[in-house]
Amino acid sequence: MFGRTIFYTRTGSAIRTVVNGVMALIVFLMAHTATAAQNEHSHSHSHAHSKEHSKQRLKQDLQLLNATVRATKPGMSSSAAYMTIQNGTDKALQIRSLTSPVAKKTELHTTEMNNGMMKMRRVDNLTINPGDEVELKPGGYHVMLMGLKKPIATNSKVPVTITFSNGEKKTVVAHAMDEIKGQHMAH
Ligand SMILES: [Cu+2]
Repeated sequence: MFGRTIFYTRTGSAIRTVVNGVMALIVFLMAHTATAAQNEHSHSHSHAHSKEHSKQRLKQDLQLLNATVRATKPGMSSSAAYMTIQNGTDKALQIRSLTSPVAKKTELHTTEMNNGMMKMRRVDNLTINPGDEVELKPGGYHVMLMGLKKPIATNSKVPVTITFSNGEKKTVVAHAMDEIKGQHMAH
């Protein structure tokens, strides 16, 4: 469809149209790559849409990204997982509940300074507005894995499932690491 726009233009605005066409093609390719990876059915749709629509298609999704979990050391009965939660839908979503097969209990926590002490607190129904993302990271929000059924070995994979207020359940596989970026903040 972009090629056709260029061929029809024989006026002084031809160059601009070509530039627009190239931009549209880049946006299209980005949208195409991103959506093809997660959403098979959007593949065919993106061909028919304008560049504005392609941009929107990129965001029409709820995604759990870049998940990591702290590998345990002997004697640790709990651990924390981190990730980015992107609400690409057009509705505000709340985190309702969390589960992981490695833990007896899984909760969303936040870390707060309280009288000079770092304290963790359970958070229920955290809201993520449409188009927003929440970063779970050391020193802030995290997935608390309590009552671990076995140690979490370095480089192992730990699934975490989050249920959202729209009923959607998303599972991400967190990569177990000894050191997590920003980890010093939690100490
Ligand atoms: Cu915690």
